[in-house]
Amino acid sequence: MTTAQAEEDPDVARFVEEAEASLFDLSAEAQRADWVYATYITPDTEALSAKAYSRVIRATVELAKRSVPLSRVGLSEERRRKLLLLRLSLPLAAPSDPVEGEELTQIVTSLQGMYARGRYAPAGTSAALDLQELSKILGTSREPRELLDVWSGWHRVARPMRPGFTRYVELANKGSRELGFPDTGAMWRSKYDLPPEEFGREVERLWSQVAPLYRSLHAYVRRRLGAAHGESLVPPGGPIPAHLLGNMWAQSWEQILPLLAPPGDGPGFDLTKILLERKTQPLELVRVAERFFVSLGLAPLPESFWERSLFVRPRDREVVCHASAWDLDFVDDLRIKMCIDVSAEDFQTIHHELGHNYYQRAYNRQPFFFRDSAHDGFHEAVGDTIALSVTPEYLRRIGLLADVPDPSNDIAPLLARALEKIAFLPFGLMVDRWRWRVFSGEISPESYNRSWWEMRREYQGVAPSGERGEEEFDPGAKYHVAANVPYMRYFLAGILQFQFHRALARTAGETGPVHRASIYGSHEAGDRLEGMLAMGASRPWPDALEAMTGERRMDASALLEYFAPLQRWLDEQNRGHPIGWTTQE
Ligand code: X8Z
Ligand code: ZN
Repeated sequence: MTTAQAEEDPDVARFVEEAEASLFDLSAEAQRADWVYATYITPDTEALSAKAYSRVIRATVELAKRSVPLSRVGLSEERRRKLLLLRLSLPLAAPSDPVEGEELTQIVTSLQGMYARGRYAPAGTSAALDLQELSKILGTSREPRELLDVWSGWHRVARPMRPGFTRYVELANKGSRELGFPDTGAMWRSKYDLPPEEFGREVERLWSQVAPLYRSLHAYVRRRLGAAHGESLVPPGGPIPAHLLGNMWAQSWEQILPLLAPPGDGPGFDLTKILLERKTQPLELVRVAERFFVSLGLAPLPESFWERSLFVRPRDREVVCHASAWDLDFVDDLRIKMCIDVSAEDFQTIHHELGHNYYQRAYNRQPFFFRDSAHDGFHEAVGDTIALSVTPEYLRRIGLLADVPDPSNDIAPLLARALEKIAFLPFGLMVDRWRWRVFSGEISPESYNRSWWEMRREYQGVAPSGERGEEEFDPGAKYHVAANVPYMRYFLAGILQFQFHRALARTAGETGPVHRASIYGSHEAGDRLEGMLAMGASRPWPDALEAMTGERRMDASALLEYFAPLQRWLDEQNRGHPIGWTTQE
C-alpha cells in the first residue's frame, strides 16, 4: 500500500481529493433540496430540487469522464476504488448537453410528484383517496368487485406518465453512453464488483434456489383463494388475479393471511390489532424499533432525528409518502420520511428504514466516496435482518404480547413471514429485468404494458383482470419506476437478510431453529453487524459479507433453512393439486 502510494502521481491524488470535496458539497445541497421537495411538493420545490440534482449529475459525469485516463496510472487500491465508484455512483447519468440534462432531471422529479399526488375516488364515492387509503381497502376488503375498482383506480394514476417515462429512457441512456456504458440498465448492473453479465448469472442462480418454494406457496395460496372467491375467478392451473393478493403490486401477500391459514392453525396473534387496541402512537413504534438497535449496543439516534423526521402524513400539504431514510449531511443528520400507519406492516418498514440510518451513521468516518453500502442490496437488508428478530418471543419480552403461541405450531407464523418475504422475490426480480430490457431497447414503448404483464405472469404467476392495453402504463404505478430507483437491490436483500440473520443468530449464541432466533440484546451480534456496516463501500462486497457471515457468496441456503418446516407443510398440502401456471392466455 505505502509503496504504491509513494509512486502515485500527485496530480491524480489531488484530483481524487478535489472530486470528493466538490461532490460532497453538491450532494449535500441536492439532498437538502430534495428533502424540502419530498416533504412539501410545490412547483417551486420541484424546480429547485431538479436543478440541484442536475448540478450533482453534471459534476459527477464530468469528473467521471476526466477520471478515465487517470485510473491507468499506478494507483493505490484505495484511489483506484474511489475512481471506480465515482463512475458508478449515479443511478441516473444525464447527457452533457445542459438543456437535455435539465430536461431529464425535471422529468424524473415530476414523475415522482405525479406518483405522490395520485388519488382515486372509488366507485360510488366522492372522496379521492391516496395510495395508503386505497392500499388499506385492498388489504382488508374481501369483495372482488371493490378490490378491482380500487386496483384499477390506482393504476390510472400512471397513464399520464408514459410520455415522460419514454423520454427519460432516451435521455438517461444518452447519459449512460457518454460514461461508456451501453445503456442505463448495463450501468446499473455494473455496480456489483462483478462483470455485469456475471452479475446477471448470479441473480439467476439465486432465483433458481428459491423459485421452488415460491411455486409451492403460490399453489397453496391460489387454492385457498379459489375456495374463498370461487374457482371461476381463481382457476386451479392459472395465474392468480393481481387484485386479489392484498397488495397493490401483489408484491407481498400478508394481508390475505386470514383467508389462508388453515382452521385451528391461525396466526396466534394479530400485531396490528394489538397495537390499535393499545392506542400505540406512530412515534412509539419508532422508539420501539430504535430500542432494538440500542439493545445490540449501538448508539441511540440523535435528538435531531426526532426533531426533523417526518413521521405522519401532514394534512395541509403534498408529500412523497413512500418511506425513505436520509442522511442529510452524510454524518449524523439522520431522518426518516414516512407516513406511518399503526400496523404490523409499518412496524416492519420502520425497522427497514432505521437499518438504513444505522448503516449511514456507521460508515460516516469513511472517505466520502466510501460512505455507502457494500452494494445496494446490503443497504436494503440491514433493517429487514433486524426485523427477522422480531419474533413472538421477542414481542413477549418487550411486553407487546401476553402469550407466546405454542412453539410446536410454527407453521402459521412461518406462513405469515413467507407471504411477506417469499411472495416478494419474483416481483423483486422482474421489475429490473423489465427495465433492463427497456433500457437496452429490446422492449420498445409500443409494448411497455404488454411486456410488463407478460413478465409479471411469467415470474409472479399473477395476471390482470381484463385487458391492460397500451393506453395504460402499469409499471408507473410502482414508486421505484416512477422515481428512477433501481429495484434489484430488494431481490438481493430478500436473500441476504436471511444469510445475515443466520450468521448473527449464531454469533448471539442462538442454537435452535433459525426462524425462532432473535438477536435482541446481543452485543456480540451488534459488534459483528457494526463492524460490517462501518466498512461502508471501502472494500468489494464479498469482503463485507465475509466479515459478517464468513461466506463470500450470496446464497439462499439460510432462507431455505428458515422456511424448511413450511416447505414440508406446503408439500403435504399441495399433494395431488396443481403447481405452477400457464404462461399463455
Ligand atoms: O421501497 C422500499 C422501502 C424504502 S427503500 C420502503 N421497499 C420496497 C418497496 O416498497 O417496494 C422495501 C421493500 C421493497
Ligand atoms: Zn430501503
